[in-house]
Amino acid sequence: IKRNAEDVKTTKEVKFHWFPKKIADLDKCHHLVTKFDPDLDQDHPGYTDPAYRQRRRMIGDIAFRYRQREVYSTLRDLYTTHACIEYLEAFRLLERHCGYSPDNIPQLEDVSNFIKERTGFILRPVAGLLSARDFLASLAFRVFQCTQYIRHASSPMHSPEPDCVHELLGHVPMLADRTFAQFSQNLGLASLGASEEDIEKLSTLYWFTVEYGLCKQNGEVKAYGAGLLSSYGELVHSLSDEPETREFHPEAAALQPYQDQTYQPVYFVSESFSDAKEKFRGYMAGIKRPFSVRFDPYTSSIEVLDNP
Ligand code: HBI
Ligand code: FE
Repeated sequence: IKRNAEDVKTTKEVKFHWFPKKIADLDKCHHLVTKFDPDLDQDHPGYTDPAYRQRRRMIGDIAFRYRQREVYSTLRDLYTTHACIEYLEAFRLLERHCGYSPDNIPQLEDVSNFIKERTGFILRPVAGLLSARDFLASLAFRVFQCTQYIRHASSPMHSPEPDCVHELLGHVPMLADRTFAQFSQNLGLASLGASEEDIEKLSTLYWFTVEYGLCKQNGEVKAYGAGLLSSYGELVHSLSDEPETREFHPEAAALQPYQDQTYQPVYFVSESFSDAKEKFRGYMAGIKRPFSVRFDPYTSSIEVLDNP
């Protein structure tokens, strides 16, 4: 049994004081002695110098907010056993060539250049959560809108909205896979000019695939959804025997109620990305629009064709 030093008691009931055991534990060694604090100590040479004190406080605040990239290291340990092979391959390359590491957040442009070479997807900065219609429309152009801010430091393992951890660790590696990239673009193309009702269905499909999808690999179930790969708790939950898993059928997934407050009670498992892509093609054929669309890669624009 693993125990924290806080819990360790000998038979003589001697308690040991907590001490750090890995380098990231030093984040908890942050208790200051305030004896010589220029804000509190009247004998400090800077006590009467407000400009000095303000500057000093600013530098101190930066030091106080410094954290080891706890989220990165914790998630990384889980990927080997929980992430699909396509994810793992891209993640390795991102570490080798793109500055992915526990103490670096790479520049969006560098990451964008990397996936552009592999699948043509590019990343573009966005200020926050977009409407489903606008978000899906960008996928039609192989553009993925990425937030760049990071979650609040008081809650490192959870964020209610997308942040750069979710984008870089959740979405980016999968966007480097050709079949997955095509599937994502197809979702986007299907959304263009769609009714509100169909946008809702496509959002739900997106939710159960791109965000929370599972897939089969060598007789095992692995995660490929970005919401899973960027959340330690839900990644473990999704591959445990707690939730219900169902075979992926777009017709069912598009109508499955979902909630974004706790872990999903139901996940859909695809046979492979090719299979998911094919099934989605079949599903799309059943959705009627008075026109059809085609993406022209030479001009990066959408051609609208009237249905005969
Ligand atoms: N907006 N910025 C941003 N990032 C997302 O991942 C995102 C979004 N808006 C909607 C959305 N995802 C999905 O939940 C679907 O509604 C398409
Ligand atoms: Fe997302």
